[in-house]
Amino acid sequence: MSKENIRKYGLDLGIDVVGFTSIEDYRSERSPDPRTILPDVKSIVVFGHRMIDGALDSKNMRVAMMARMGVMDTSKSHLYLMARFIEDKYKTKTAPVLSSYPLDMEAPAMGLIGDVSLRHAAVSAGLGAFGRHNLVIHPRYGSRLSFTALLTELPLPSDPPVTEDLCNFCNLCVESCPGRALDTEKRTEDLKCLRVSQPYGIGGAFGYIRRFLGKSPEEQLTVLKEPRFMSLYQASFIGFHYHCFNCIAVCPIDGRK
Ligand code: B12
Ligand code: SF4
Ligand code: SF4
Repeated sequence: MSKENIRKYGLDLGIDVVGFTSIEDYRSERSPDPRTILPDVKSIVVFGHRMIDGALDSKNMRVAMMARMGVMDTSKSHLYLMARFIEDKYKTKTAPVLSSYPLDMEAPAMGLIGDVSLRHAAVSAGLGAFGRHNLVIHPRYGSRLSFTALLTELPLPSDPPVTEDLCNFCNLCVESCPGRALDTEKRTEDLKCLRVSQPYGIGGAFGYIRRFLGKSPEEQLTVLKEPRFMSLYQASFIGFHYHCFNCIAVCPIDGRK
């Protein structure tokens, strides 16, 4: 059976969890129609890689980010190998979705709506359920999974959904969010999260450039020597450089313990 062959190939590569959703079961109101990506799409295979516990729990956000980069690089290689395996074995086409890309940076999406919603795909593929923090909680790995996916033309049925509430509504995620981005149920306030979690993201870069532009050449030299410029420079090659993982780190749900 193709589902089990695909799952086995993925697990043998080292992917932690593999789930399947038929395209009819994938529902994400705000995301684009997946047929605009792969016209004959019939299913989505969703992959989860666990994050590194020591890094996630570290107070050093550079270490936490380093572990995220490891997950992103590993899941990217695995996604390429999975795509090649499925295309060769089943003589079909696939379209890969990385952890934070494809992501339209222009209006109206403005970098806040992925071309495929990996959380909604993961839920439809039986890999977990939404928690109070608006992240997907997996029965074994809790909130500590990073997702990627492959759209495929194979008519694969969905895996059974997780029906129980995995979140215990302890509110720790809400209380420990430094941006107060989770105060409203079922909604992450994007800009409040971004301000704290990506201080050297696009908002930080805008502010810095605006301050720089109004200055004399001598003052510009002083602005260039600010430590903030060095962090912006570093973030420019790291990509989305996160400085907050609290909502994942504090969540007590962990089926491994
Ligand atoms: C853009 C984006 C962001 C933006 C906007 C987030 C947002 N509002 O969706 C910002 C920068 C703020 C962000 C922050 C974070 N992100 Co982000 N992000 C994405 C990205 C690229 C696209 C998300 C998207 O399309 N959203 C728009 C639409 C689809 O969302 P929506 O329909 O409006 O749904 C929202 C609510 O309605 C609610 N919701 C929807 N249905 C339901 C149902 C129930 C029952 C409930 C309770 C809630 C709920 O959840 C959403 C939150 O606003 C995805 C990767 C991807 N391609 O999916 C990663 C992704 C969602 N991010 C992720 C993570 C881990 C984070 C951060 C922890 C940052 C970090 N340090 O890593 C924070 C957590 C914020 C939080 N608690 O919600 C993970 C989540 C993994 C997981 N286990 O769930 C993803 C899947 C990346 C990945 N590859 O694993 N992110
Ligand atoms: S990543 Fe940080 S700022 Fe963003 S929602 Fe989670 S706890 Fe709040
Ligand atoms: S920290 Fe508590 S309230 Fe938040 S998602 Fe986890 S179990 Fe649910």
